[in-house]
Amino acid sequence: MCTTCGCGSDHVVFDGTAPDHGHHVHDHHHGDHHHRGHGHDHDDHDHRHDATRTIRLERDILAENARHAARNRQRLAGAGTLALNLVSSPGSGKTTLLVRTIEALNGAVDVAVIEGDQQTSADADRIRATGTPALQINTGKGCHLDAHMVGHALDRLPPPRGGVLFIENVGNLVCPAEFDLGEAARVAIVSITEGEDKPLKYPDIFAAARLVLVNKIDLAPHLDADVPLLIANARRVSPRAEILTVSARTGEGFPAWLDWLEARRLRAL
Ligand SMILES: Nc1nc2c(ncn2[C@@H]2O[C@H](COP(=O)(O)OP(=O)(O)O)[C@@H](O)[C@H]2O)c(=O)[nH]1
Ligand SMILES: [Mg+2]
Repeated sequence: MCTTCGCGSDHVVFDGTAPDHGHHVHDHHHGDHHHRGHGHDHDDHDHRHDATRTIRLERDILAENARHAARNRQRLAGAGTLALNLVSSPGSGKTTLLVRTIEALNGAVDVAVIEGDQQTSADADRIRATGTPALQINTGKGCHLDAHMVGHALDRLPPPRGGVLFIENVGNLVCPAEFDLGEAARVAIVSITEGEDKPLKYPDIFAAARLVLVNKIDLAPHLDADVPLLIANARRVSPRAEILTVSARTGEGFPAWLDWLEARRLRAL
């Protein structure tokens, strides 16, 4: 269960196209067989009891996630792999950015990709079309990846030694904010078509980001988007993050993004 929205990410499916695994694998997600109280026929005491139980359950879920995240982080550090957790709303351009980044790296760095979506293997297929290993996690009703799912994915898709593991989270500006996956850094992507106010409305997802990529900058001449205001709003909620403008369509701004990536990769060795 997601502690943010209470959704049931209770049935996770890996697409089974990673090396050595030819079949769909069903994995029963831990700790998800609880449900929030429905609130009917309850007096105040019952409500208080439910609230206490919900808070305890959320704490337990996050504590268990933190344990899995620590294990992932140790494993990734052992391989000298830079792992990045890419978060954004649906359609901001995460997969397009990854495909272009992989093409720009042109084999100079080993890359693997874990893709998170509720359904379909479309994004992993787009990554694999570049010749890069990718594993799709389908979260079903779940609205975010968690560290337990990523741990299982790492069993099937070994982290590239000295390379970069991109984890494309489920498109959602709320729920992924709470779940550490064991990554070295979170990268938040926001495109200029989404409205300048989004960092202010969804501050948590931006606050923990080390890098904010403002994407679709190529569309600026065609929109009345106020890009400096979008950047200022991102800066307000995430004062320590680097903020770069890019276009995953044209490659504008990519040299600075690739420099950031290389500096982080070297730090992870
Ligand atoms: N014009 C423009 N379109 C983009 C850019 N990045 C992504 N798109 C388009 O935005 C849509 C969603 O992109 P996608 O990569 O699937 O987003 P995701 O859901 O975050 O993975 C697609 O139609 C992309 O072609 C960009 O920089 N500029
Ligand atoms: Mg995508």
